[in-house]
Amino acid sequence: MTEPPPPPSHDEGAERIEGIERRWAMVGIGVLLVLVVVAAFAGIHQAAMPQSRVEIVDPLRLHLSGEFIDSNLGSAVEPDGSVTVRAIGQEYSFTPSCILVPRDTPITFRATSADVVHGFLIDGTDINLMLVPGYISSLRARFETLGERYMPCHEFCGTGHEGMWGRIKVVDKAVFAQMAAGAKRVSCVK
Ligand SMILES: [Cu+2]
Repeated sequence: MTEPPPPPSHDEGAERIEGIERRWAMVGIGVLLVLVVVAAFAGIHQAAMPQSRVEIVDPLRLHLSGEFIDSNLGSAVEPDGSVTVRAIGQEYSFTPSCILVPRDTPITFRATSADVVHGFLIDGTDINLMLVPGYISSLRARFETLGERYMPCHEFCGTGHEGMWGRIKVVDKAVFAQMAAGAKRVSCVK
C-alpha cells in the first residue's frame, strides 16, 4: 500500500484555481475577438460592396409628392396585368389599412415608413418586410388562396405598436377587375 498523496496546500489550490480562471478568461476574450472580427468584416464588406439596388425616398415629403402621395396608395393594375400595391406604415397604422389583391396574379408590394421602423408581415405567408424611413421596401408575391389575412406590424414602433395592424383581402380575379375598372387605385378600406 502506498500512501495517498497529501492534499494540496492552500497556496497550491489557489494557484490551480487561478490557472483555471485564466484559461476560461482567455476563452471569453477569444470569443469576443472573433465577434469583433466578424462585425468589422461585415461592416467593411457592406461598405465596399453595397446592395445592388437601393431605392430611397424622403420620408418627410411622402404626402406631398412622388410615388407615395395619398392618391397613389393602394393597388394599381399595370399594363402587363400585374398589380402593384403601394402602402405606408406610420405610428400606428398602415395606409391603406385594408389591401385588396387578385388571386393568381403577380403582385409587387412597394412600401415605406413615414416615421420610424415598422414591420410589414402577412399572416400565413412568407411575406415579411421591414419598412425603414427613407427607403422603399419591395417584394414580389402571388396569392393562391382567397380570403382575408391579418397584417400586423411586427417591429416594435412605440407605445401604440400592439394596435398597429392592417388586413389584406385576396379576391377572385374577375371581382378585382370589376372593382378596379375605372378606378386609379383600389383598396378594401370601407
Ligand atoms: Cu409599427
